[in-house]
Amino acid sequence: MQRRKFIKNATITATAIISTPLAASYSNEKTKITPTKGIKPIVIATWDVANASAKAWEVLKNGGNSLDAVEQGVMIEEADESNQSVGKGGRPDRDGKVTLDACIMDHQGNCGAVLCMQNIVHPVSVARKVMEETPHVMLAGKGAEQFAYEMGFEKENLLTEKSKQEWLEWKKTSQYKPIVNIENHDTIGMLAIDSIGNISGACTTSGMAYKISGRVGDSPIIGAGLFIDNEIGGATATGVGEEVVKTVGSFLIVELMRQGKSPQEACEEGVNRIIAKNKGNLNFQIGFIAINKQGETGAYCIQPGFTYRTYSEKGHLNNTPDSYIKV
Ligand code: SD4
Repeated sequence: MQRRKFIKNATITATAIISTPLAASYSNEKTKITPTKGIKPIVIATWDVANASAKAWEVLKNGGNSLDAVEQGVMIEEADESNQSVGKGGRPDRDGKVTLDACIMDHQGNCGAVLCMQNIVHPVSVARKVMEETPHVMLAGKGAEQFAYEMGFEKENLLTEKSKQEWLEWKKTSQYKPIVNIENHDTIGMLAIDSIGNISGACTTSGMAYKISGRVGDSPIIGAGLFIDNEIGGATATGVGEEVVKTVGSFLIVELMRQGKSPQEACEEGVNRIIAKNKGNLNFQIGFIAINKQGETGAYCIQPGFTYRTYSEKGHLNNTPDSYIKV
C-alpha cells in the first residue's frame, strides 16, 4: 500500500555556546512582577525575532487563525540563514550534519512533531503535516524526511558555508559547550492567541550546536518545549533542552496557570524548579514565555541576555524579562 494511502486510510485513533559571563549574583529574592495586561490578538516569541513576530502579527491582524500565525511566523526564522540556531544555516551536530527539531500544537490539542530531521528547510510545516495528515504525533530521522518528500517538500542542503567553517574550526578542539545566549537569534518558540480567542504554538530549532549525532532536545517534545491548553493558555521554552525535558517545563507552566498563577508567576516557578534541581551549577540558560486565555503574557529566565518579542495592537516590542541571576 502506498504510504500516502496508508496515511489517509489509517484508522488508528489520532489521538549554544556558553558565552560564560555567568554567576554574577545569584538571587533568591522574589523578583518584581509587572504583569502584561491582557490583550487579543497577540503573538509572543522567544528572542528578538522581529521579522517572525511581524509575520505572525500580519496573519492575526488580517483575521487569520493562531495556527497559521505561528507556523508562518516561525518559518521566517527557519528560512533565515543568518539564524544559526534554526532551520537552514543552523549549526550542525559534531559530525557536521544539520538536524532539525520542531513541533506545533493547535487550540484543539492536536499536535505534530519532527525530530532529528535533515535536508528540509521547514520542519514546522512538516510537523503540521504530521498533525493533520497522519494518525501520529511524532516522526523522527529518516522517516520524517521521507514523509516530508511524500508531502511535497524539497530536499535542500542546510549546512551553509558559514556554519560549516565554524564547525571545522570547532573540530580542532571538539569541546562541547552549550551556548547560554546566542544574542538575538536562537531557538524560536512562538505562541499566539487570535481574535476569536484560540491559542496555538510552535517551536523549531537546530538544537544545541555540535551535539552528539541523534540528540534531540526539548523543542519538538510536546509538554517540554511547547504546550497549549486552549482553556488555560500556552508556554514554550528556549535554552538547554535536557533541563526542560526533566521538568516537562511547558506543561508545568500551563498547569501552574490552571492553578491560578499568572503567566509571569508560572514562568518564574518553572525556572525555579530547574534551578532547584541544579543548585550551584547554573552555568546554562533556560527561558520560558507564556500566555493565558486573557492574552496576558509572562517570561522568565536563568541568565540575563534572554529577550522576547510581543506584537499586538499595542505595538511591536522587544522585551527583556527578569532573570534569576542578576547582571
Ligand atoms: C534544544 N532548546 O535543542 C533547544 C535549544 C535552544 O536556545 O533553545 N537553544 O535544547
